Amino acid sequence: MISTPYPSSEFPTIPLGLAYVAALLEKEGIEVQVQDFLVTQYCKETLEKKIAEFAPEIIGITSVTMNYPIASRILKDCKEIDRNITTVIGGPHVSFWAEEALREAPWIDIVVRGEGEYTMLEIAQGKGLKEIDGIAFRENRDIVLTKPRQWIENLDELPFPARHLFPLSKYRALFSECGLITSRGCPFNCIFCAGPKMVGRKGRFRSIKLVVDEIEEILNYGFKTITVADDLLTLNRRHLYAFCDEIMARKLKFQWSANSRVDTVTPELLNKMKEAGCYFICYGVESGNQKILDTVRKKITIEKIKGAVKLSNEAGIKSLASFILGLPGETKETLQETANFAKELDTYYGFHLLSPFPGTEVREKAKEYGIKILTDDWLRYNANEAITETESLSVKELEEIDRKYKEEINCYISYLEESEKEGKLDTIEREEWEKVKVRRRGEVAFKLLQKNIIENLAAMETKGDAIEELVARVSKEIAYPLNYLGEGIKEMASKGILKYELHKGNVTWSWG
Ligand code: B12
Ligand code: SF4
Repeated sequence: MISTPYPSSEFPTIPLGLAYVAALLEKEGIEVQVQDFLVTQYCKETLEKKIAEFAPEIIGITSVTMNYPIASRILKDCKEIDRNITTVIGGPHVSFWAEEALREAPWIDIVVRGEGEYTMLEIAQGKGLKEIDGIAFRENRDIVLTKPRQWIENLDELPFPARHLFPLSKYRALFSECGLITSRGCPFNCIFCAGPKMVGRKGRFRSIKLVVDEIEEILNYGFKTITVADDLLTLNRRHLYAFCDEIMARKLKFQWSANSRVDTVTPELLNKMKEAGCYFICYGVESGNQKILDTVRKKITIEKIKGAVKLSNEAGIKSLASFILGLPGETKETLQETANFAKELDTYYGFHLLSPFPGTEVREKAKEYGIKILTDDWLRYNANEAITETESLSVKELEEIDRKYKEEINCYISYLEESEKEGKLDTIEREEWEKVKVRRRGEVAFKLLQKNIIENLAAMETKGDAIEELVARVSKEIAYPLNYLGEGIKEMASKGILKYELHKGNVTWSWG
């Protein structure tokens, strides 16, 4: 199994989908290994070595849209190394781009559409491809799409994700949160989201006992913070109350965050979540303009948004209002409205730019929605670049507002930095400054990991301060301000994330 690289700005975490698929294969007695190119530099030689060592019959890879071209490229390399290997790709991009993927990439043998655990198991067990639901494959010159795979009714029958197959110390080095799901499904159908098509519109809930057993396993791996990756944790209050109660009954102390909708939270629920360790909620707020909210079928109101932010603040849970710019009906005026609204909300906010992913209604009915899609260069489908226009809003105008927003963030960070030096930070600013520092340390770790710098370091002669010497050495290889680099490396060394051994005056560094 291979995980595909993507940028640090997207908060790298252990790919949960791949870990779920791997877990079921292992449980059924199939030997599985993971080559994780998210936290290890990709190069064909590494792949070649791994293939020579493990001799896999099948290679499976995961991707979203923005790293699909990279995943496809890796599968091409796999085929070049050994053409007898069966190559399989899954995830939310190819689930809705199956035929096209097979037509454009002859090196891809099978596309898995939708939930992949049982589909991959049947592939690995050698079942006839035509008999396997939820795949697409080539037969002579035709492309065959089998019946859609039914959702897995009872999620409890799935083993816990096989996180042990991933390089855990590298994820800890990134100060990465660990993902976990308590349910799959979302009954809404916002036109820009592929979620419900991936996981169905009916909620399927895991038994709380198993979920919290899994949390204990994650904490034992050394993770301190968990992201509940459900599309909508607050969908079923009874389930969520039981989740919080079980965490408290077992006296587990850790922080967790979740995604939510502003119309699903109540003061009681938020207080309970806070008590159970929830420190952060991300609300999909999308726009400050009611008409746009209605057009994209978000089914929330401006009042509800304000209410949810207020309630979260009162419960002591930090929240992030997440907006999408460039939605159908967006004009210069609505952009300004959204920007003003975001600032008025007494909370953090973030802007993404519309990426019309395959499988979403906004892509399928782009014309009807007045959206012009300017490119199918998937690398640009990162929701941070302007790749669409509306009838009255150009790419330039979208880019401009995004640029202003990023400038504001940078200004604020500079302000925090200055105030810190002058000892003028108040409590909230101090917390925010700490977050900036954690993020920077994560970025340092990611740069080290993505270039295999620690792995490739030869033993270094030391004259006394091994850490300072490492900082000086690494600064030659990665472009990052020296003081942040130094802080990051020192922190990792002090926490044992980076460790060294001294032998006859030479220091050898490794990941802890
Ligand atoms: C939680 C989440 C995140 C979290 C992840 C946290 C964590 N620790 O796991 C964070 C915040 C980091 C995140 C980041 C991003 N996300 Co996100 N995220 C989700 C969400 C809500 C759940 C994903 C999840 O974990 N599902 C549970 C696992 C079990 O399912 P899965 O990953 O889909 O895997 C299953 C199948 O896809 C398949 N499968 C997957 N890979 C493979 C490989 C093989 C070989 C096989 C056989 C099968 C298979 O089988 C798996 C098991 O059933 C989904 C919405 C959704 N419901 O899909 C969006 C979603 C995946 N995210 C999306 C996007 C766009 C992003 C970002 C690009 C952010 C951005 N800039 O917009 C980044 C990209 C990061 C990346 N490369 O994955 C889009 C992807 C659409 C697309 N076509 O690209 C989705 C679908 C939401 C949407 N907007 O429509 N995300
Ligand atoms: S944006 Fe949220 S509420 Fe809307 S369909 Fe996607 S997961 Fe569901």
